[in-house]
Amino acid sequence: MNRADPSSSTYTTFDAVVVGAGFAGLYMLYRLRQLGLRVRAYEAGDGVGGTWYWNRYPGARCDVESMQYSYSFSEDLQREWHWTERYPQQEEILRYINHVADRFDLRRDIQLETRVIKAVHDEKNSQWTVLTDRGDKVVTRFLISAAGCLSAGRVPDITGLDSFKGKWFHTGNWPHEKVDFTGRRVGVIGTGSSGIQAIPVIAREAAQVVVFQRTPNFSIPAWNRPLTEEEQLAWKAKYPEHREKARRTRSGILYEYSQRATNDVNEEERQQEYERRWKRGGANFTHAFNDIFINRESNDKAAEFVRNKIRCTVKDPKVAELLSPNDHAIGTKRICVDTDYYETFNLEHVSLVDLRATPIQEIVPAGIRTDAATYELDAIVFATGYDAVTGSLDRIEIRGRGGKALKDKWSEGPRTYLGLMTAGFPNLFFITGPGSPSVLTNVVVAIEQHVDWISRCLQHMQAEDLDVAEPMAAAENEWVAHVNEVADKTLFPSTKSWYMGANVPGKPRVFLPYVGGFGNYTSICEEVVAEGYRGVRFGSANAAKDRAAVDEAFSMPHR
Ligand code: NA7
Repeated sequence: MNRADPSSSTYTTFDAVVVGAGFAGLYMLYRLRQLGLRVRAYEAGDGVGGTWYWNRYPGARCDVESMQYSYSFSEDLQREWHWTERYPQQEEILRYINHVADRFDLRRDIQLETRVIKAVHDEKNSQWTVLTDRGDKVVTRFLISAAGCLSAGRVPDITGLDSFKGKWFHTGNWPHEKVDFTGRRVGVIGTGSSGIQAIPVIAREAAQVVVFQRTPNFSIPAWNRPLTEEEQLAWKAKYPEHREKARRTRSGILYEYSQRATNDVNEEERQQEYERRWKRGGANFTHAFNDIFINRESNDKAAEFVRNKIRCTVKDPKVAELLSPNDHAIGTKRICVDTDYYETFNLEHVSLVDLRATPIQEIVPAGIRTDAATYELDAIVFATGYDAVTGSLDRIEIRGRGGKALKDKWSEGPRTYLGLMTAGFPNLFFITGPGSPSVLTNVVVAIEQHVDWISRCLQHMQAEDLDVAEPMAAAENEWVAHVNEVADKTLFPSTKSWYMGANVPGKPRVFLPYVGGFGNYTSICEEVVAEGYRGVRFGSANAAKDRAAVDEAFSMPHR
């Protein structure tokens, strides 16, 4: 890959720049090439894979089943790839992504170890000027963010971390070489999906594990196991049908979505249904009844079933109580899917510290000091999550019309049209952006739908000889109102979660994804296209130039 020459005063020109080379960036690249565009993707890692490149922590695994957590755009690809387990391990997903990059010859347009740091819209020429941390200066007509929803990791600001004599890690930026915890005393801060997956695996090696928990989470067993040849063949035989069905569901995943409400059945039947789903494993549990996400009492019944399971599993009743969530509705924080999480707390060398009762005061050279004690540790694992959905965009200085920063426009929460575009930033597209189903779905399905929509939009522009696309402010306002209205009908906003931006100090409390259902969302996107891209204003670069010239002549600021 030839890099642009940083010392050159001339800028390399592309038709499209893609930020990121994970699932989203790779498929976007593939589609843009089909349109005959000159494309460059920039990727911060020294390999492709995005989230799955960085998240190498012990036990890292997807909580969507293998046969579904994969691309559907190539029938040959989905038939030829062989998954080994019900839920795929990080290493296997990364191998798959690398296979895709090779199979479709995508690497030649990807520049690795390069982070986009700035992108400024030039209204006069209707193009974006993009700068990277490697000194590349490029201009491009289209700028497409495939930067990911869970890629900006957060290490909390705890006094004294610099003084710690041991090693510390963040689950989302794990070293590439194996970290050996054998015989070590390990502290894990955080009990979200990452912590819950990592803790049992770390406990297999470590001499001592201290789990620092602020909020307990609900977790459902994965019952992970090898996939049999017959299962795979049966699934593959019906792949197109399965995919089509999944795309019409609420989360882009083939779960058993119940049509019954919690009180449609008696207590005995209800418990049987919870039990049946518990035994099947995974997030399918939260769809046991159709009112779990909207009715607090119904939610409580499902939550109590899980709390009872925790009480039955964890031998020490005090520990069981601490591990039992009672401050939020089940499912309103991302439901966790685990292997032996609760069982791990029965091990002699694993202990739980309740940070609500005894908060962390500081990190000291020897370990972690809470209100109650100092825990001596050789390593600290931060499983403390991400600045989700908007964090990866915030890290880039993006300036649209009139030099306005995206960060400023979104200072009170992100505003988008369909989660795909934002007014004032022409030709900027987001894949799984805020205001789209994104993190509430099988994200690969959501990515494919967004990439296809963007590609179709660009194809339309090619056909009509248009080169500027920007959503209308009124359409954006309407979409933002709709996203909020739909969220307010559910229990989600009642919970302080990363869906709400509540895990990042100072981040506006806004429900970030679109909770109206993936199937419904896709229909809305299709309607928009059918109505000639309702809500999107198209133009030509020449018209933009003329407008800029007129503005300049009359010294008018660009709006
Ligand atoms: P999450 O789900 O955001 O979990 C982070 C955990 O870290 C959670 O238990 C937090 O407790 C805890 N946390 C965060 N900051 C602190 C501080 N300062 N002190 C103590 N504890 C803290 O991130 P994950 O990486 O587990 O999962 C992210 C997504 O990746 C997941 O949903 C899947 O989609 C994959 P809190 O709840 O804030 O009290």
